[in-house]
Amino acid sequence: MSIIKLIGFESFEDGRGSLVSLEANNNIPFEIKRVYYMCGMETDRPRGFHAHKKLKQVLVCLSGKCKVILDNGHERESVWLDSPDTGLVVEDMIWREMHDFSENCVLMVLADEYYSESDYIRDYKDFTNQVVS
Ligand code: T46
Repeated sequence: MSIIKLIGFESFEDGRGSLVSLEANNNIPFEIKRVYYMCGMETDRPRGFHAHKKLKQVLVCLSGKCKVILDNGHERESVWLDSPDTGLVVEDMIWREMHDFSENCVLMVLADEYYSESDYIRDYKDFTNQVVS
């Protein structure tokens, strides 16, 4: 089974532009407790490089594009996020890296928990040691 799980969002398009609605426990598969977004990234300065012990997230690239690498400790896969109509589900205990940001990239993240630094695993070796084989 692929590590990359994408959700296609319905986009309501008319002459005025497009509108996408995100709803907890509907097209977002959890209760949303936190939303954050990042912008102003530089192409050659990747972000992420950590896993979460217990955190589910959906990443949506609202503008521009970036490449996301997901790693479950056994396999590594990558996907380009380049559409506000697509969400990438990132489950617990998945190492993530975001690379190759376009100049105008705005990456929004919906999360099922509040921010907690103690939930982060920032060392790849620690991560692979903690992965249940
Ligand atoms: C993730 C990927 C996709 C907060 O104070 N509150 C928050 O909710 C978050 C997410 C971060 N911060 C602070 C902590 C750091 O001082 O913002 C700073 C940058 O965070 P970080 O270096 O962890 O950012 P990324 O882009 O490497 O990772 C982020 C999320 O932290 C992470 O959970 O899955 O985006």
